[in-house]
Amino acid sequence: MSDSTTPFLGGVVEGFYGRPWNPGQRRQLFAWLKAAGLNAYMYAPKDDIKHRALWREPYEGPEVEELRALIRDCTAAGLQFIYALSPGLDIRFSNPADREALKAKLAQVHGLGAPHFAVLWDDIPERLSEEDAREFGTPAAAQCAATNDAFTHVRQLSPTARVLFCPTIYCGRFADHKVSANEYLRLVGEKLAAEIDVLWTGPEIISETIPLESIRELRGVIRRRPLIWDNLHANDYDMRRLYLGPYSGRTLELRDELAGILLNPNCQFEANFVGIRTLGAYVNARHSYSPRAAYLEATEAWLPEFKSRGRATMSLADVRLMGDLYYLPTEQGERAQQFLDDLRALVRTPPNSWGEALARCEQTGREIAALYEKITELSNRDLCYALYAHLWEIKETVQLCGAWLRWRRENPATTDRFASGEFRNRIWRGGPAAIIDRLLTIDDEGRFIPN
Ligand code: GDL
Repeated sequence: MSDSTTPFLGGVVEGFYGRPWNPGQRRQLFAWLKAAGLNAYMYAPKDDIKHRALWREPYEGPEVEELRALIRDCTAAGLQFIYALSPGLDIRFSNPADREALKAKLAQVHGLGAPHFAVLWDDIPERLSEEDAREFGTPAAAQCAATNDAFTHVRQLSPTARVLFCPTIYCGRFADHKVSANEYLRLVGEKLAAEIDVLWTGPEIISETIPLESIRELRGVIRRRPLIWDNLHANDYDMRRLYLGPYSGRTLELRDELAGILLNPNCQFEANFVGIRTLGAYVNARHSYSPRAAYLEATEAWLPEFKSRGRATMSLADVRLMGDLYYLPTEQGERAQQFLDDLRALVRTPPNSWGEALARCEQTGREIAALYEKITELSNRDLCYALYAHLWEIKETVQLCGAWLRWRRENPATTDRFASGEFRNRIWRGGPAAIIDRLLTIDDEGRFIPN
């Protein structure tokens, strides 16, 4: 899976937009990583203001102690700590002061104990300034020069340091799915020091699958095994989503083509147990890996976190129903899929042909309403709050379906439309974003329809 000098990195990148995790959550993360047989944590929260927007500024005061303690605890847990910096929003490559600032920042964090580093060039302006263009020609050349420079500096401080690089073209889509023909990636392959790892999210930013061939092709261009920055469980791009499903859509053969996998998961830290545990199962699998089997195992291991302070207690079936409802970006869990299939049939056919689907839907609806109640009574309040908004939304939506079904059953011949005081016009699914959603709805094939 890896050569002898550079171990396969498996773990988590805290690399999402929004509120970074807190020290307590990160400590819990280290325990989960360890228990899952994983070995790495990359610190890259987009909105740690000193990671990206104010990347030049050194950490100060309490920040210093917090970061030092974090690195210490991560390392003490036997995990590789990687500190990442994102200077790309406004760096001037041709300005010696900026090149110094980059090295000085990494040196500061090295001084706090960080053994490994990353320089990230994702989600930044595509063009160079005029002076930079004059000096370097292309963004790839400028980024490689700055990163190589940082690499040399870091290796002087610590000969065993590993350095990672996130390209601006970090997925197949950004190369118009023509990776072999991409000039930026070719230059990275040519100019970036051979010891530096290159991050990649797969064919897409959020890749449902990562085909082996796509990685073989990339490997040829960047001249090294890529390290996957995996956004499968990331939910920062849509606050209504949450991913409790298993690591999936990557064959075991793929591992041999990679330098590692770092999962960038849900913003809600507590919601990441299954994603992390199943990534561990995948990374450590010997002969086979089944996402669903890994999911069943992980939900069982997660169950003890769901102790209740109240009378209503979560069962394993409850945890799995919840996980099935918030599974993966384009895949529903078994029970959610059944529920949606049934509901679709009920909505599209007259009440006299509803048959068993109605009873099944009503039963699942009751279980979903109960799920919400049970979550509110959890002893682990952080877990409760991480899940809260999502379970609230689904139980309300299911309640709306129930009201509609009752109305439809009682009015089988009507051509009227259902309206409800409870789900009121302009309040239920109101606000600019929801109104725009209705103006421009998306169909099952992903095409937008103006309304
Ligand atoms: C991205 C960002 C990441 C974000 C993710 C999901 C990379 C390399 N960068 O493009 O910070 O969390 O999408 O929205 O993935």
